[in-house]
Amino acid sequence: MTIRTTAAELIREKRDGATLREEEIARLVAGIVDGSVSDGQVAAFAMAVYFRGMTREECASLTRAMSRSGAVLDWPDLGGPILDKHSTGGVGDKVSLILAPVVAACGGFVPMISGRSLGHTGGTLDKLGSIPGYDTTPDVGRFQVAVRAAGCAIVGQTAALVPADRRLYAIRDVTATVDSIPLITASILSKKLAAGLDALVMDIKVGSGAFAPSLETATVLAESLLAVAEDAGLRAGALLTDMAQVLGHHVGNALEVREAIDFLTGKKRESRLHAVTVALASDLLVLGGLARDDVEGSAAVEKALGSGAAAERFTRMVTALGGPPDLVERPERHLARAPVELAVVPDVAGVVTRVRRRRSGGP
Ligand code: IUR
Repeated sequence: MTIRTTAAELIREKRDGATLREEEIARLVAGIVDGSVSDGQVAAFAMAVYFRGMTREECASLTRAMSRSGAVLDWPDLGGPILDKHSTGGVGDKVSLILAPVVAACGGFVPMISGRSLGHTGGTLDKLGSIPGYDTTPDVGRFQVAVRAAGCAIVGQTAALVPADRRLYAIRDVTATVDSIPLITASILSKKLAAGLDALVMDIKVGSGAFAPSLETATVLAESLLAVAEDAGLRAGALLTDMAQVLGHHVGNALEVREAIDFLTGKKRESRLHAVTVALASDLLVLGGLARDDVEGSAAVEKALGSGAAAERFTRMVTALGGPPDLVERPERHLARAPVELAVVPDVAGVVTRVRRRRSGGP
């Protein structure tokens, strides 16, 4: 068996439809990180994958190699499972701000590494940036202290984690190769593996406000993510949720933080936002071994919300990362107000569909 060695050879093989082996993909990823593979070669590789696709094994190899390309976090002696949620992005999606403290209140630990807005969709990090003093880019030490103290911390990508994805993503962004299912799969899952998770639930948005407008595309992406997560040894689940309309009542960074606080304190809970949050949090509790089934998971989530325990975890998280300790009691004192606000009246039907893993097929 010959091992193809140079980047040019590997790109040619992929271009011509061959399947790359684990060690070949690992070598390419090492070259992406140390700079020995040029921008032009990374772009050509991404385009070859865009047109040729990857087998499930190739995608799992790429995911593993990328996840080990920088620091890999570990969480010794926390006393609970390390859990996270990923969303493919939507409009008005403030689920992370609610779900992380809910799961923390239920005994999980949530080191959530979030992104900035992508295209027309909002980013959790931009929302948190509206909280005065909140450190969205702490070093790994402060991040770990916050997770220990609050049970959850939502922060931005650090320079130390998954440098291969940072370079590959930047090149995909300018070479029309973002929307490749295996590249999206490896990009998302490599970052989750590097965060040292025990289990992950994914919210795959479907509809006119999502990157996957059709049910078919969203299902293919969900199945790819679940298959490769399984191969990479990460327990994972996926829900398809409606993004044909705004989630909740508000869109806009400070307004969404305000809505998340009102939700946590019970002041106002829009029913679609409630349905999506409870379904994702409950699935995550089951995946993490903190609930036996969906009934027990949903009950634990409702209890964390109703008792104020989730709101208290949110306060601990904000405080641990430098935000105001009285944000939940007095949000109007700290959050900017939009000069113009428009009411959104969502339709409440059919918001969540569970994805069942099929056993066969590539990513
Ligand atoms: N989010 C990621 O982390 N990676 C991707 O490729 C996309 C969204 I698209």
